[in-house]
Amino acid sequence: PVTKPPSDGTSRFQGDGVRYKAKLIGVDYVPAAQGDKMCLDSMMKLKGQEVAGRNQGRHKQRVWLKVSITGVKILDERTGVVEYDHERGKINSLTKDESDPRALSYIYDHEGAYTLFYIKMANLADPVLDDIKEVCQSPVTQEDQVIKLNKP
Ligand code: I3P
Repeated sequence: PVTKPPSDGTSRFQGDGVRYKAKLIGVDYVPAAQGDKMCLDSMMKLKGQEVAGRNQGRHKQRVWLKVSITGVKILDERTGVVEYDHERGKINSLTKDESDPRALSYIYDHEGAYTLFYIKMANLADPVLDDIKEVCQSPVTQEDQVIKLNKP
C-alpha cells in the first residue's frame, strides 16, 4: 500500500479526523498482540456471542469510529462519550474479516494487556482498514513529539 507523504497540515486525519458509523460486535481479552489464528478464534467467539445476544433480543452498541493522527477513538453514538482512545502506536493485528466485508478487528496493547476489538461498519470496512493502516504507518509528526515531550 502507498503511504502518503508526511503530514503537511492538510491531512484529513488532522484534528478530529474521519468519522465512521459502526457497531461494536464485541471486545475480548487475548493473550498476545499478534497471531492470525488467535484473532480469528477470538472473532469467531465474539460473533457467536453476537448471535446468541440477538436471539435474546439484544442489539450491538452503536458507535462512532474516529480515525485521526493520534489513532482510533470509539464513541458511544447516542451520548458521544469517548469509550476507547487507542493510540496509533499500540494498535496491532489489524484484520479484515474475510467472512464479512463490513467488519474488521484489531488488538490494542494497553501496558501489555491485549484486547481485541471487533467492529462492524455501517458500510464497507475496506476504506476504514486503509485509513487505520495509513494512520498507524505514518511517520512520527511534530505533534507526536510535542505530546511525548509534554508527558511526565
Ligand atoms: C438485524 C439485522 C441487521 C443487524 C442488526 C440485527 O436483525 O441482522 O443487519 O445490523 O444487528 O438486529 P433483523 O433483520 O432480524 O432485524 P448489522 O448489519 O449492523 O449487524 P443489531 O441488532 O446488533 O444492530
